[in-house]
Amino acid sequence: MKSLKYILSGVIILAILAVGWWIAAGQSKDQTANGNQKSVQPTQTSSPNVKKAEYEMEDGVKVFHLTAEEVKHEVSEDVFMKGLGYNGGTPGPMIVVNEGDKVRIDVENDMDEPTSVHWHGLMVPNEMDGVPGVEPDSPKIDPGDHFSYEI
Ligand SMILES: [Cu+2]
Repeated sequence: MKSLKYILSGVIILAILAVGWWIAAGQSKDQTANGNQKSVQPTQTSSPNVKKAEYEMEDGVKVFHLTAEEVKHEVSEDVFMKGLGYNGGTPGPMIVVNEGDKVRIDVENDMDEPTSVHWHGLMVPNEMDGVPGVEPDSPKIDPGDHFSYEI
């Protein structure tokens, strides 16, 4: 049951990230006069109290790093609770990319339970999406292990 709690927490957190991603992708396109789509710079995407994830370019691929871990979350002024998050916070950082970008997200599991990432709302191959146990090809990231999601 504890594993289910962690997996569901991960799914919820990633759903928030995926929404930010989806919004950014939708804003990266514009219509030309003849109806064709052209790429434009995305509109500034932000969310209150959520940092944008940093990335590095490696051979034309945007590479992000996420560490799934226990975090101390301030739910109200001076009121803290333990939670699960990425890179020290919950929700994790917002991943912003443009449609057509090649993206790799290296996920490190620093928790005591297995985890995975479900890119809710994004059409990605099953072997690059969670939740393990629901989809046989979904990767499971054991404690201390990592997985690179390539999209
Ligand atoms: Cu989903």
